[in-house]
Amino acid sequence: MTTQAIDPQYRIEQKRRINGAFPGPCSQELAARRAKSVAAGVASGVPVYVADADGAIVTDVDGNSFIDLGSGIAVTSVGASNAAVAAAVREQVGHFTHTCFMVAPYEGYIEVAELLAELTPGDHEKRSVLFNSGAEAVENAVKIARMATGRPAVVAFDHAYHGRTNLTMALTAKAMPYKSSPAGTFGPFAPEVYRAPMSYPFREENENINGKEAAERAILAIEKQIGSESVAALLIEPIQGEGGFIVPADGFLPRLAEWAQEKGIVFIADEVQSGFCRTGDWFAANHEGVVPDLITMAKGIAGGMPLSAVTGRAELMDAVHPGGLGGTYGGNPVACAAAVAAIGIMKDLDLNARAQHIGSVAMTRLHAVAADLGDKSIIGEVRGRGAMLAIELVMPGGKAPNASATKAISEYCLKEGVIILTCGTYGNVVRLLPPLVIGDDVLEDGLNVLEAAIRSQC
Ligand code: PLZ
Repeated sequence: MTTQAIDPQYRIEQKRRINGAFPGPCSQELAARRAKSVAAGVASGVPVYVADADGAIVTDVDGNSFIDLGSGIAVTSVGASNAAVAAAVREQVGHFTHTCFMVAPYEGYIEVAELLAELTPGDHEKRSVLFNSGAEAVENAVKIARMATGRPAVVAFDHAYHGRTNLTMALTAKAMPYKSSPAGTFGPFAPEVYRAPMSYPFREENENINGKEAAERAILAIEKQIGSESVAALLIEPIQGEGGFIVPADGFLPRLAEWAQEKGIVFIADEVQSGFCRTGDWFAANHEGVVPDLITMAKGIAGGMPLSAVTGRAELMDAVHPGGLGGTYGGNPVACAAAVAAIGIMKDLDLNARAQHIGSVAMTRLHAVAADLGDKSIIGEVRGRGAMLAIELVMPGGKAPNASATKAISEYCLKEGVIILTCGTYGNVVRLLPPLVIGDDVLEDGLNVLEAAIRSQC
């Protein structure tokens, strides 16, 4: 296993550094301009403005350097300015930036589709279609499933997150901030969306329920409330992202997939957040040998360029008539060039192994902190796979969600020069999604700060 920085060619020194006032004067000036020009509805987690980013470091306009443990929400797995991705993008923009694949097609789109057929679970015949965002991929997977089955209903799960468009808001479980606020709603929402109970081991009422039993509970709810003959698709994140990095109990996903197959229901794995080496495998579904009928991907796929995809069984994908799928920018040639380069890096540097290594280093550390804190620990659970890791924070001695400690920990980390993200239905989960090219020393340093932040709340 490689140690230290795995790419010695970083442009930016891989070290955190906070200089004086924070946020600095240049960030404050930009914040003032922003307040007068940018809609209030789009909020930022960090009060500083980015000047540059490379490897595991983000620098701001006042010369501060932060260790990035969020990757822009699981996107910059190969780094935010990976040299090979940047070169591929430069090469492509020097030729053509856009023709629209629906007007005049090009090779890059086909190359990406070939790579997706190779890398996604299962060795059946596959087809792919490309889009711009995760939400768009999910919307289109549902369109394909409905067209292929002739059925209307879609089942999503408790704690699910699938996006912010009208259909994907309906599929998303959490109201605030995605669907409504105390002041109003973004609804009405798309019809024929139903919700089934998730397997959430840490918060099960019956602590002994196993994955298969949790799947039977969901199946019963679906059969009783909808009827399997009306269901086009079962849509699930194999590891839930925004909902709290929830890893379902072993056996949950395989039983759901098996039942879906029996009933002619399309099993869609939303791997927008968990895909592309993040969990230590190309896709999180692989950890339990589940082969989805359709898989949605985005985020890590193209080294930061906007690209998303639906890949699936040829007979389902090709059930849609020519002209039924598309969009002006879907599979943009620059984004495709970036994806081919980013996937090449993932293979060359074996970022699956790297994600496993990051996971074992961080897990070992966080379990040791929890054990050391004993009774006063606010660490309810450390969970995740590979470099998709989370700490669920609770009130000491119980399981009551501790959202205030979660917020305090992320603020503490930021002031010390470490960017971490939070998530969870109850806002009480710290999640770690470092770039997979983070060096061991930088990871250790980031974890030192996180450990100090947790201890400051105990
Ligand atoms: N499916 C599983 O994680 C995006 C959203 C952040 P888009 N997650 C980050 C926010 O608050 O908007 C996501 C996801 C899963 C779908 C999506 C949607 O992907 O590219 O943001 O549309």
